[in-house]
Amino acid sequence: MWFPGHMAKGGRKLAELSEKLDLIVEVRDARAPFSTSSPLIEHIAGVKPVVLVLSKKDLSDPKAMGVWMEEFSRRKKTAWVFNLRKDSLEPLRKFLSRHAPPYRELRLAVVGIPNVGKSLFLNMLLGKSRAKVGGIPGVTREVSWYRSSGFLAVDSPGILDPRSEPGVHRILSWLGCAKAEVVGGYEAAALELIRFLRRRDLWNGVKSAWNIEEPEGTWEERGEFAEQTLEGIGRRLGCLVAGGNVDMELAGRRLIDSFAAGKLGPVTLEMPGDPLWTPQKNSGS
Ligand SMILES: Nc1nc2c(ncn2[C@@H]2O[C@H](COP(=O)(O)OP(=O)(O)O)[C@@H](O)[C@H]2O)c(=O)[nH]1
Ligand SMILES: [Mg+2]
Repeated sequence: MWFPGHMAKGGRKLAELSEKLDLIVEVRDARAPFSTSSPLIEHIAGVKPVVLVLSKKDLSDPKAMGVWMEEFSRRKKTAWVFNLRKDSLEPLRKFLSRHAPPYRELRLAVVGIPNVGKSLFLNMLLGKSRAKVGGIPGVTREVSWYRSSGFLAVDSPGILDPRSEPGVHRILSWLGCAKAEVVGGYEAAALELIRFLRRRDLWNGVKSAWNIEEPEGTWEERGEFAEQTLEGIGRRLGCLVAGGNVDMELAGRRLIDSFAAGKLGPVTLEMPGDPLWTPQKNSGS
């Protein structure tokens, strides 16, 4: 099969492997279905059917999810919203099994960028009866295959690189899909998250979920709003250094970790057609 020379190792591995597969399942985080996509999938999509699975539905805004599903249907993209309920599994298995040839089980690979929920999805799809198996003839790559009734599946053969658009890595750091170091550390990531949420009118939900105290004054008056807010969070959580000052890096880490795990309430960070967010100098904007 043809694949472009610039394709990263993970993508090449998937391209080679895809010849043996019936179906590719690409998992993306429902909170940012654009930013958590991998551009490498586009190279595969013409060759094998790709089913898009949106994970972390419970952490995303239900209305926004509806808009995204309409958008995927408009683009004729096969998309499925995955939730953690056991009774949702049978319809999903039936839906995927339609891609199996009549003479054998369905062979599929679950792919996506780190931490979107690939392994959890695969474990739930295959259920408790899954067993690790050696592989299939002609595939010598060291990937782990799992079998359960009707499915032979491989969990992320190779790491898929995320998109390179500006703004994407910031969103990925907030969702726990990229290390905060790539955007300048946890303090920087957390400050930008606070500003972003405020600008998008998503702040009030997060604020009340965590009982966050805001500094006095109107938004426009608060030049250092994000800094003061994070400092307040750090103080409350006891993220202190010698002398009683707030350890802003630690406070940032606690905010980001909680946000990524959905502990600050359901939030969707991007909508179809959004111009990707670009950082602004003025924190009060
Ligand atoms: N709340 C919630 N958490 C999820 C969901 N899917 C995955 N996770 C969590 O997200 C983290 C990463 O999931 P994992 O399957 O290991 O991601 P992978 O790196 O893509 O294989 C884990 O802590 C999972 O428990 C979901 O639908 N809802
Ligand atoms: Mg995994």
